[in-house]
Amino acid sequence: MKSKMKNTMIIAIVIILIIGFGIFLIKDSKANGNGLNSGEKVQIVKLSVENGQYVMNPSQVKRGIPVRIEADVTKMPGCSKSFVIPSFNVMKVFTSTDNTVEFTPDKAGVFNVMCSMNMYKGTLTVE
Ligand SMILES: [Cu+2]
Repeated sequence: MKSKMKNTMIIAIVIILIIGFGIFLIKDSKANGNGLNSGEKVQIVKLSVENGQYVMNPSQVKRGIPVRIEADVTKMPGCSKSFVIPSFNVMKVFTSTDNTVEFTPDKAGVFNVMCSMNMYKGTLTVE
């Protein structure tokens, strides 16, 4: 009889843990959402090309906060629309109807950005 009570208690504790973990996961998935509804901060960086180089405005962002790159494809000739940030696994071909890409920089430093053929270049600083 005693062991039955013990089992019941263990099951109760496991259920509480599962519920607690579930709430944690729900919270976490909201935190990782696109932030459009939650009012979470997103750093917007305008991207264009000038004199054959990528221009990021601003060219410096904060670590750990999502970045949304908004490309002005009217100022991006040819293959410069094929945009890569190797350090953050960003690869995106911008079009006039799909001109944004989001990522969260998880390390600080000065990072190269380039087109997929490494012709157009630029840098993004993460502080
Ligand atoms: Cu290129």
